[in-house]
Amino acid sequence: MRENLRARLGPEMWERLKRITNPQVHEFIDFFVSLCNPERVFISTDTDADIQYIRESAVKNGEEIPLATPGHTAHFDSYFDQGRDKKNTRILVPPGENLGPFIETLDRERGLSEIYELLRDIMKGREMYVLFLCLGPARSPFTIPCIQITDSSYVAHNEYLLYRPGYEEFIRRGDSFTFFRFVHAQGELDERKTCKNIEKRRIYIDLEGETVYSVNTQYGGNSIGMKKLAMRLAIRRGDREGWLTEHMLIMGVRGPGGRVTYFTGAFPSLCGKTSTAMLEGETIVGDDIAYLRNIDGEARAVNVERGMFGIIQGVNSVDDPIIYKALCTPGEVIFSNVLITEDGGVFWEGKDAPMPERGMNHSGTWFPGKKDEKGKEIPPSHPNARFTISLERLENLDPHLNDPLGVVVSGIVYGGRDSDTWPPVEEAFDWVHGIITKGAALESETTAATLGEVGVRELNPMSNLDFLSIPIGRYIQNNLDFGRTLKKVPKIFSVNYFLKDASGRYLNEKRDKRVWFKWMERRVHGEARAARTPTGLIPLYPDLKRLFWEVLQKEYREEDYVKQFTLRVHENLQKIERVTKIYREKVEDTPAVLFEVLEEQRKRLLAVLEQYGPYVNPFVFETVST
Ligand code: OXD
Ligand code: MN
Repeated sequence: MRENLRARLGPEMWERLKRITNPQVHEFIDFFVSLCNPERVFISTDTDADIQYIRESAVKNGEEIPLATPGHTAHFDSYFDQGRDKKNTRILVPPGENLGPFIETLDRERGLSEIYELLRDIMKGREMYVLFLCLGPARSPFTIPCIQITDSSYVAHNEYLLYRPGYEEFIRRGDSFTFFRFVHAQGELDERKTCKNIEKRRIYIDLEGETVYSVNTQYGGNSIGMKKLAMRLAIRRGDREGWLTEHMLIMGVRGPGGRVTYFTGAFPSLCGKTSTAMLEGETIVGDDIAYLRNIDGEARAVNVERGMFGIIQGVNSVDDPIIYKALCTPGEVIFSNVLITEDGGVFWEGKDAPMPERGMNHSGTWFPGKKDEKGKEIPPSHPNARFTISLERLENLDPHLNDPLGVVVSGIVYGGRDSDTWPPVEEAFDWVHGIITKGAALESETTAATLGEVGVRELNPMSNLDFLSIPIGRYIQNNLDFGRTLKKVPKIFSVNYFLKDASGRYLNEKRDKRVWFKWMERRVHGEARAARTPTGLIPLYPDLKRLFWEVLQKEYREEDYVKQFTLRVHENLQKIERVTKIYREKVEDTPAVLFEVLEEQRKRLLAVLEQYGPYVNPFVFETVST
């Protein structure tokens, strides 16, 4: 085997690979070199020269188009490849394994033979890039070494912007260690260098081999192995080893006297996760994926990434000044599915710039009013258009990004796209109440981050449903257990940025979330009071009035407080009914405590309904100090 691989790599690349002594690495690469049959193999050693080679290849291959601003490039995915493909993303399972109705699965043997067939000779005439990377900071208990094989220099380029290099780590770890494996192939490309065989798009996750296959797709959420694909492998590993992989931002919130308190936050895609991580005046550790471990009784979290694959729609200089600056100044940025203007700039919806008259986008040449085959108007940029940047570009980057032990988590926040039920901010009574009523009961309206209809309200436990690789009940149980083993248990909160009044108007401004985080920070330190409602603990009006003034210099009116924090009893009862029904009817392994906690909440709501009616003024609730 080695002889064959050696011959395929040639002396220079073989020398590079040889320094890694783990025979499993050699076997893995050998297998896929033989199967995919590339013309050349590039073993990357993470040096500046190697990364530069990948950047240049992306432009030379036509996968990225250089723009006028130095360091900026733009990439297009096929018109039909603009989001995560949930239907064709399958967990491969052995006969008899059942992951429940929300997780798409496929028989392992069948899936592997299908994917091997699709991969056979798929890289003929192409270059294969082999990258060694790390999820998490180097030399940390959180670190997971990974190999990404891809024939897309765009994917390879993204991996280097988003993840930490790992070639030296692979050498350092010696002969025997496990690693995650990702194999991606674009398949046939059209003249615009986008995937042609979308109907054969497949993303198969083999838990047993800790390997993910992704074929006939380029969209980052389907193709960049370390991102959403690795989450499934990590959830499985964490399940075995007792730690959590969460779809969560990590941020530092500043409190009085210069203290910084760390929060994680779970929000479904396109529900304000990145803008929360980027809150003015606070610091960002990560905006998408956190691993959480119990280290000496403390909940510690790391960002397993070091870059951002962010949604660009709506990014503007007023709401997102720091990202906006990074996107509009020289430096490395990969734009995907935005509009390239005739002067080599970019435009996206919501940018503070006039709409161009023409340009090039994911549909080809674009002009205002252009329609697709179905008569649907094509916007200048796709709602799920993205940018990739290194977190190092951000002025608000937290100094602990690369800390091997991560940060201590004091608060966990859950939020979804909810127009009518939850108040803007609320604290759970305790860990179990929070995990159940805030995390496991999280609902959100679907968005453009996945293919399919948008605006449909769906249950999305911990905003992690799309990435689960273990049965939901077990995942919820793991979350419950995690809190039980901690000496210092984080507080759990919910936020709702999308609450509307009866006429459909948002009840809050975008910037109000800065106040909710300051209130939560004070709660963590026992420095703010709260009112006890049937669903949790809400802020008191005088505290918010003061914080609104301190943080935003905004006059916060009592009538606004009343509208925002009115308890919507029927809506909450309906939510409990919807959520309970799903867990009762569809999820076989729901922990019994979930039903108990929701039932207690239902009873509290019914008692309040009887006393005060369906809309309850927040001033009626009793004040508690801690
Ligand atoms: C993402 C997503 O790309 O959740 O972060 O879709
Ligand atoms: Mn995400």
